[in-house]
Amino acid sequence: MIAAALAVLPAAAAPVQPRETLRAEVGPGFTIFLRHPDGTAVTHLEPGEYEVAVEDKAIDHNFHLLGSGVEQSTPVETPATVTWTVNFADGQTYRFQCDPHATTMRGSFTVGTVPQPPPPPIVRRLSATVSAVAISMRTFSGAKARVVAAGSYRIAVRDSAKTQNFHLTGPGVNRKTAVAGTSRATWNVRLRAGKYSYRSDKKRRLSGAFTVR
Ligand SMILES: [Cu+2]
Repeated sequence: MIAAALAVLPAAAAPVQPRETLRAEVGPGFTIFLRHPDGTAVTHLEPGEYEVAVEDKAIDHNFHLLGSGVEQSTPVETPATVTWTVNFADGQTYRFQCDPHATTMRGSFTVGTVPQPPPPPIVRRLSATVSAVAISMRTFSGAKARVVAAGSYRIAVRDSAKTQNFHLTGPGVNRKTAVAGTSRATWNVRLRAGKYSYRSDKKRRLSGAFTVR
């Protein structure tokens, strides 16, 4: 009989239980905390509904909790004891602070899976030089470039020859300085696997090559 009565209860009638009751505390000194019930600081939470039991013990501070879908705060001028029910969403970062002292009394925590920004691309360096009698492509350490890794490069080009130029060709790259006059330039290029060669367009003997892989 009891089993039959339970069976007809719709699942939706089950109350949502908060995952946890977090403890927020500010004051009376210049301190602000958001802690788990065991006393450890909240740095990361699973997404979902939480209760936040707030003890604002100060007449010159407040506890302000903010982030995606959450905006709660206690008053600055009076102490307060309140409990908020909040929903922390996946992939978000939430902050808490005392508004009058937001640069020093603050904290934050992440919820669920927070996307990490992609690492900045590595830009390697090469230096290209041409004079009236020599041409070279060197690595950052000063060694002649023979085999380098594929990727983004910043090439410092120094053309100190009045009647020669530096001309780099290879997969996806065709850059050159002017034959007439000297110049300095920075080329940002993407070197792909393959063979690259450089030369002066005015003197066949001034040439070199390197491999990218
Ligand atoms: Cu404060």
